[in-house]
Amino acid sequence: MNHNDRIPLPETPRYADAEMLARARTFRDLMALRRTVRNFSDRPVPREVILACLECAGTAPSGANKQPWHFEAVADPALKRRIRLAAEEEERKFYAERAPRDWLDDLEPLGTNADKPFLETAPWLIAVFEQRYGIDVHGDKRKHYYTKESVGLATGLLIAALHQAGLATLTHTPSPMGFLGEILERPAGEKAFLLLVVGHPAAGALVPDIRRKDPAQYIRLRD
Ligand code: IYR
Repeated sequence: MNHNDRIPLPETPRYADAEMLARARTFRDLMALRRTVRNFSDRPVPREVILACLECAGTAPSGANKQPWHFEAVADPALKRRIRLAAEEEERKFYAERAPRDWLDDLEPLGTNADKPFLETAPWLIAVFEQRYGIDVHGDKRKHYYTKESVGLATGLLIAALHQAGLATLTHTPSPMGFLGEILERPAGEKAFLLLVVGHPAAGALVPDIRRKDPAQYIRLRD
């Protein structure tokens, strides 16, 4: 591709200011209803829904357009079991030895512990991988840029897409996550970024009584 090649910007919808405002607020209000869920139903979720949300994630901007992400969407019960057992092994060490007191204190309101039954109950686990470098057709390494930022952006779009589709998610970061690359047979250049648990909430699911910051605390408009 010649770097001077340019094509017209694809047509995207344009709105009058009033409709723009209404749309912005509607989407904000929808996203404000998102809560991280830890009690999942085993109700299945069609693979096509997961696929469409992952394709949405893949529209994220990325450093030098390298798109340095890979997603493994797992519904296979045997694989989910292996992931649960490996995650719980790391988490037991985290809660018993690795986590400093102040970290455990900060987690206390969330009520988390080393037991992760949702890794088997939820219909889908999406393991997100960061490609720290690429491999070209000759098998040679190719540089990637801002990989964490790029994969973080893609994951944000994924969480928004899943929520918009009516699904619940849990952003899970067992630490360390090396077991994910091993179980899912990912190449050396890929590093597990996080594990997203996806499904419907269990009937009567409870969430911690925690609040978001007042937007005035984190936004300043300087117009
Ligand atoms: N990875 C552990 C601990 C944990 C850490 C943070 I930071 C959280 O926001 C929640 C949990 C776990 O998943 O239990």
